[in-house]
Formats: sequence, C-alpha cells, structure tokens
Amino acid sequence: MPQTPKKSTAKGTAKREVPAPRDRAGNGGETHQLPVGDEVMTTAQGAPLSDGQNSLRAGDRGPTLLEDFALRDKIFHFDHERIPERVVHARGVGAHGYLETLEAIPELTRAALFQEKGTRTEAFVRFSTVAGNLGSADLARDVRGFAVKLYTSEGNWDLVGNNIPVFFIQDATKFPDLVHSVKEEQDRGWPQAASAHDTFWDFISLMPEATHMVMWTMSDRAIPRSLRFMEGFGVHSFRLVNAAGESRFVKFHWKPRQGMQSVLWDEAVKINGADPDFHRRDLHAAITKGDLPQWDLGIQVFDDAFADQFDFDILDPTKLIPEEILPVRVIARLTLDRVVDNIFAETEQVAFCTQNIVPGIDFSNDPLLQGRNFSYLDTQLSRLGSTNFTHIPVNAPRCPVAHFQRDGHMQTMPQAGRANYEPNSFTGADRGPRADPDSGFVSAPVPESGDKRRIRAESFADHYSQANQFWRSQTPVEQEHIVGGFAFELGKCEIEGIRTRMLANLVNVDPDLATRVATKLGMDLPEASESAVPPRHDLAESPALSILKSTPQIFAGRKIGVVVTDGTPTESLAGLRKAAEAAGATVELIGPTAGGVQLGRRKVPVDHAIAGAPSVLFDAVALLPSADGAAELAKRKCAKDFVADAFGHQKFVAHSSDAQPLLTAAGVEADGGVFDLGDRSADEFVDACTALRFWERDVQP
Ligand code: HDD
Repeated sequence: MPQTPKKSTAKGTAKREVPAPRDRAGNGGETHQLPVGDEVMTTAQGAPLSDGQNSLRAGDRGPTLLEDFALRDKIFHFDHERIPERVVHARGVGAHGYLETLEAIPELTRAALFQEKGTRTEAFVRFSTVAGNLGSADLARDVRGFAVKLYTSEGNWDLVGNNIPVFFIQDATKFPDLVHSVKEEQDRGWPQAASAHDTFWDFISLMPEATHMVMWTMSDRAIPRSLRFMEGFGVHSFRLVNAAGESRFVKFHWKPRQGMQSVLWDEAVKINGADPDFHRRDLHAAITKGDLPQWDLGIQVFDDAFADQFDFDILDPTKLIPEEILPVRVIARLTLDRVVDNIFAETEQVAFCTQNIVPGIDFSNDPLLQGRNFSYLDTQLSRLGSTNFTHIPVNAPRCPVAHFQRDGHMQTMPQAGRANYEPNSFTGADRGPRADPDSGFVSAPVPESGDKRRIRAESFADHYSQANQFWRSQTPVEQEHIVGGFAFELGKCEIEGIRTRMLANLVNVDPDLATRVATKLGMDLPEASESAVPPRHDLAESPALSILKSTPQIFAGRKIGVVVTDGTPTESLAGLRKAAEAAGATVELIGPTAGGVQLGRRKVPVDHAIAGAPSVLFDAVALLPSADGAAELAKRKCAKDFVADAFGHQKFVAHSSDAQPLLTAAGVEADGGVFDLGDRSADEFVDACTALRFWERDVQP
C-alpha cells in the first residue's frame, strides 16, 4: 500500500531564536550550534520542514521529483559526512577541562597563564592510540597520545605529548617510515592496531635508536587500565623564556592524581573483545558522575650548564632526564570536567599543532620537534579541508584574534575595515592591527651557527644505555611483563631473521632480558649486534620509571564487580558497597541474567549479566551469591571463567562462604589475596585492594 503523506508532528508555530554570530575576535560562533529540543526541523538553510519521513513524489507510487530540495539538502550533507581520519592517532577520545596554576613562575617564563597563582585556563584534551584506525579497539598495545590544548589569554598553546617520555626516532624524516612500518601491511591490510608483525619489527630492529622506546611499549605502560591512570609527557626539551628574555630548557610532565595502573596483556586481549570502547567509556563515566580526573603539570627546568654535563644530549627525543637527577616541580593542575557534546565537532575536528606556542614558551633544536612543527599544520589542511580550521569552535582561540589573513574555504569571520594589509595609512576601525615588539612573541635569542649538512650528531649515538636503565628500574613483575611483551610480538614475526636481529639488539640492552626473551621464543641467543658506542649498564636506577615503584596506593576511581544472585544477603552487599564508597571506588552488580535479582522482597536491577561482563572489566571482584545461586553458577562456563580469570589476573577476590562451590569449580585455592568475608571484613578487603593486584600470587601465563 502506498504511504499517504503524514502530517508533521512538530510544532510548526514554535518561535525560532537566532543565536548571535561569531564576533571579529572569533568568540561566540553559536550559529554553528543547532538548537536542541522541541524545535521545528529545518533544512541546512533554515527552511522549516512539514514532513521528515517521505520524499516528494508525483502521485502515490510515482517518481521522486528533482525539485525535492529537502531530500537533496539532506542526502548531499550525508554523502559528505566523513573526512579523512588522522594518519596516526586516529582513534581518540576528548574532554573539556581547565588548568589551574598552583605556583606562579614569572622568573622562569612570561607565559600569561603562569603569572599568577589561581589562574584558570580553559583546556581541551584528546587521548588516543597511535596505530589503529578510528574504529579499532581501545586496549591495543600502543603508545597513548596525550594532547592538551590550552586556550590562554595570549593564544592557544598545544602540548602534543604521549604517555611515554621518549620517542622511537631522532629525526622527523624517519616518521613516515616508522608509521608505514607499524600500520597495516600494504599488501594485505592487516594487522589492525597492532605492532606484532614483521614490518614493524623489521624497521625497529634496523633502527637501534628505537630500542629505548620499545622497552616502554613492551612494558605495562602501553596497556593502561584507564586513560585516567597514566602519565603524560611533552617528550622534547622546550624553552621557557622570562620577561627579561632569559631562557632555560624545560621538559613537561603530567602526573595523574589517580595514580598509575595498567592491565595484563591477557586482560587487554579479552577487554578488546568484551568492550572495545573500554577506555572511552571509562573516561566518560568518570566525568559524568563527577569523579573528575586530574593531572598535576610538572616541569623539569635546566640550563645550558646542566645540559652540558648531562650524560646524553637533551635535544635527543629518545632520551629522558631521570626525575631522581632533576626533580619534577609541580606548577599547575589539569581537571577534566565536561564530556563533549558531539564527537565529530569536537574530538574529531580538534586540530593540535606543536607550533602553537605562546609568548614565554619556545622550541628547542630537537630535530624531531622541528619536523613536527611543519607536519601538524600541514595535516590539518588535509583533514579539515581549509586554512580556516581555526574558526571551528574547538580550535578557536578564546582571546582576541586580529590579523590580515583573509578569505579561503569556509571563512566565517566578516572582517570589517578598509585595509587588509599593513602598513597602511588608515586610522580608526579601517586601520587594522599592528604587531607590538613589547607584548608580542619574541623568539629566545639563541645564537646559531654551523655548516649546512645532513648529519646525526655524535651526541645522539648511544641507543642502549637508557634502555638498560629502564629495564633495571623495573620490579621483577614488570620485567616479566616486558619479557612477555617482546616474546608475544616477536613470536608473531614470520621472518626469523627479524627476530634474531631484534634479539641481538636486546643483548646490548641487557643479556638477561635477551636470554629470557630468546627462551620464550625457543631460539638461540645471538651475539650482540654492533653498537655505535659501548652500551653502559651502570646508570643509576630510576624508581620513577617503574609504575609499581612510583604509584601511590589508591583504590579511588576503581571498580569492584560483585556477583549476586537471587537470595544474596543484603547486609553483605550493603557492607561491601559502604566500604567501596568510603574508598572512592564504584560497585557494579553482575547477575546471572540482565533481568535483575530478587533480594528479599525487592527485585534489584543489575548492571550486567555475567555472560557479558567478564572479570577483566573490573579491578577487583566479590562473589556474593546465595548457596543455590552459587551451585547454579558453578555449572556455567562464563561464571567459572569470571572467577578463574580474576584469580589468574592476580586480582583481589572477596567471597561469602556460600560462594565456595563457585571458587572450587573455577579451580581457585585461597591465598592471601582471597578474602572470605565470613572471616574478614569488607573494609579489610577494600583496604587490601589499594595495592591493586596481589602480585605475590604465582601465576604462569
Ligand atoms: Fe605526532 C598526531 C604525539 C611525533 C606527525 N601526534 C599526533 C597526536 C599526538 C601526537 C598525541 C594526536 C593529536 C590529536 O589528538 O589530534 N607525535 C606525538 C609525539 C611525538 C610525535 C609525542 C614525538 C615526540 N608526529 C611526530 C612526528 C611527526 C608527527 C615526528 C611528523 C614529522 N602527529 C603527526 C601528524 C598528526 C600527529 C601526522 C596526525 C594527526 C594530526 O597530526 O593532527 O601531523
């Protein structure tokens, strides 16, 4: 039967308010925002529509008419919805927030945001994985991007960092090679979001400068439990410049106030299946429920004298300065307090550029940074299609913008005045802006000289000593994870020569590491590869490089998965909930089905059905079934896996005595990390959970 035209249900008479346009300075721009709510639906041109369900046709069953401007308007826009995803860091999640200055540092920098304690600077942050496409899974073993846009009163400052303080390569010219090697192989299109393949390890094993960074990416740093539980780093040495024009070097650090935490590789693999959006969901949930993630912004400041006596070149981005040698001084705090309204408009269109700096901050000669400064602006043109991407609200500076740049695709600022050049002899509004030598950006007056050459400085030649320092600074548990990481990834390489070459490089890092990886791979240990300078194995250990040595004991922001069934005693559940909430943790209920459980006379909703909520989604678990419920669950594979995995992943487990059949069915024998709530209190359990894992449990992967 042909559809007869339906009457629109929208209120055709509702008054439409027209928002104010963006001003000359780029502020406002609410015209971009469609009103939300009970409004008349319109075309993109604003014409109200009477019917959103049917296109215009001649007769009930006749052809669609070319004059249907509403159909064309809608399909035209849909056909062009996608823009190129980022060539790297395609998958990301963004949030709004602010940076609060805790300590004024005018003696170090004239940057406006650091002149007074208490200054609040609006911020937008985007976290990302590097290798995977937009639709890849969150728990890939990968570096996490940590990009921060600070809308300061003197322009946007973008600190485009990672959660690892060093980088794979020393020179920007190697970046396309690095990225090609890690992305899906061009002749087959896989693997997706994974470095465990031949081309990546081929490149890495041929580029010894990458060795330090792969020590980090094979460590737990590359599989964070939450984006909230990881550090961030500006990586390069930058400069701070004060009002007198004096400059010093600086490295930027973000320290999570929630502490650091990672997952095990076996968990990462399973989380990717159970919830590929695990990280973005976690960030969204924390912010929307008011558990606002915070990072302290710290600086390592040093002068030329320090740089000259330091063991490595401070311009080399494959090196770090241990915090034990140069402590991190906290100067500000970042708080994320608002999720985005629209992923595309904000997270997708945000355009970070390393060259976005402000008076008081300057670049160093790090060759990677210098190359990045070219690349980011360039890539935004390709992604966003116009030089006017700075007009998009998420990119627009919050301070006045005044220049003679004109026109181009999608120009949205009606720039007034007569002159669009300078110098000019007009006055008043027709004159336009002028640069100001006193308040404007002045580059640090650093003397430069030298011959033009394509060369890698000799001071960049040591590729193994800091890799060894990283290795020795880890706890035995973390070292074992690193060995597992290398063995897994190299085990995926089909070409044996690549594995051998990488092992030979690892011998330079540490013979014990190399031997253990070779054993896991079932390979003979090769001779050490040739090294440009003899690797040092005597650098002082740096506890700050280890997650487990440097993270505070804190369970706030974590999640306990509680298994309940019909008949779960309400008082044990209430006791656990109270203890968890007192520690700032969340409790989520897992029932035999999604339909809820009967507790006394009440039907209580659950957050998950056990078949869809493996224990990898939680930081600790509690088993509180009734005796009947435990007997039923003990027959189900998903319930046994839930318990066995929680135990195998070295998590703290609490249980009622009724739960014993389930523990037995899962093959769990109680140890110090398993709490019988008949004998020990919920408070004791949650207190133990602050260690996050019961690492003493000896579990063979
Ligand atoms: Fe990069 C994106 C971080 C080296 C070229 N990079 C990008 C993002 C982060 C980083 C966090 C995502 C920003 C966002 O969320 O939109 N990149 C780094 C760090 C590096 C680094 C910490 C080394 C210290 N990058 C690097 C080099 C080059 C690039 C050497 C090129 C010479 N990076 C890009 C890019 C991207 C990018 C192609 C892709 C999308 C974008 O810029 O906006 O220009």
